[in-house]
Amino acid sequence: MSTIFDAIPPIPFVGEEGEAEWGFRAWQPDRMVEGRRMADWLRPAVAYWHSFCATGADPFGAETMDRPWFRTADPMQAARQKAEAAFAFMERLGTPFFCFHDRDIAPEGATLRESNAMLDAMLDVVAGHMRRSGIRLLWGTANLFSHPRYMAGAATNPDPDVFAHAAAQVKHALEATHRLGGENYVLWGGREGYDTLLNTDLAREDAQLGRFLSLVVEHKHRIGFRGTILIEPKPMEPTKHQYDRDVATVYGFLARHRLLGEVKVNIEANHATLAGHSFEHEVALAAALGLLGSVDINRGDPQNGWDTDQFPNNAQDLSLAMLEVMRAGGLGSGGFNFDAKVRRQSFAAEDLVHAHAGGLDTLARALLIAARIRADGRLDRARAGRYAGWDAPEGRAILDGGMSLAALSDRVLEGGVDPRPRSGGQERLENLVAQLAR
Ligand code: XLS
Ligand code: NI
Ligand code: NI
Repeated sequence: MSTIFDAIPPIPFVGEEGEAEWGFRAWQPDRMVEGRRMADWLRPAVAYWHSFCATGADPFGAETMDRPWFRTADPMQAARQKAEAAFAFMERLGTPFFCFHDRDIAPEGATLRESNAMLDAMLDVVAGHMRRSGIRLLWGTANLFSHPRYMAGAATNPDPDVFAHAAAQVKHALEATHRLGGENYVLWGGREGYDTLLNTDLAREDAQLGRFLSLVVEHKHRIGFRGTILIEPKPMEPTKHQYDRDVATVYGFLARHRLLGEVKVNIEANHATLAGHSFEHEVALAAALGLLGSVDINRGDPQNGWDTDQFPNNAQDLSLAMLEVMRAGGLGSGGFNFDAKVRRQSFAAEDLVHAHAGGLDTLARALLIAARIRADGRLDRARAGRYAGWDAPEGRAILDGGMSLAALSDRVLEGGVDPRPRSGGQERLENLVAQLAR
């Protein structure tokens, strides 16, 4: 079989000064950064749904993407054709990982039994491509939001039969991910939220969602899946209010349902900004709370209040999140999944390559900037310096619980404690980052 990506030449490394438009500027998978391969820091993945399933249709117009498998009448034949093209694309690009939803790689049948059978048949096909290409699965997930049965949520649906259906679907998707050697399993709360409080019982839906996640964790252990279970926070869209709003909310949810230590987060850049946070805030908080799992890398549009899922292109911006990832020692079993789509007018096969190549270069540049910031040391020293008092005996005694409110009062009144304000130095540090980002 031939694919639309066959005509696309391999992408050489041309460097930042390279003249040729067709080439990587910064992405060099084998380049060592702090003793680790660039590719091992970043573990970039292609999102099957955006790149091979999205049609370009929007609420105002028809499909635009030039993908021959959309024109193949037999759905299983189309799925095989799509898989062939997807792996040809990823091999051309040199991305080591991919991510998928169950319904991305195989069609949905009339019954779950039928859907499962088609998924199983496609797993054989995909496993073959993975073996041949060496491309690995970063994570799998179940689509619990497209079918109308899930319009009022999956686990949080008022109808327990929908909960059961979702559970059955996730069981199969988790086993499929396990079978393909997936390194994580993601749960994005597609429609776990509400459109109006007028018909919604928050207490019940929270209990249902907690129960659901506990069942997933239980099954993971039962089948011996060693990957990490990840929740992907998002504050809104498609529902007016999504329950997994942001990292802090997910932390509270996990604590409430005794799932800390079992589940981490998959942080999406555009979801962070939708929640009113910076992306680096969400990454830093997840690291601080021991929840940092993986990243969906993309960008939103500062003028638009929705999930535009554009490819990342601002390395300086991204370097701040990358710095947090490096401080945390990397993402472990996680990676950077391009949860991003080309615009509707970018319908050509080549546009998909430009999008990903630019994304890889942006990730690579951000990594190099973050490494430069760490090697320079001034930012870390400034930060550590601000807290130096907490490392001194007086500070440590407070945190160790060795001092009561009364003892602290005595220390201030009798010991003549008289703290003076010190500059936070923000502008100096901002200048430093800008300088190192050049
Ligand atoms: C949608 C989400 C979705 C998840 C996977 O906003 O980002 O694509 O990453 O279900
Ligand atoms: Ni995502
Ligand atoms: Ni998203």
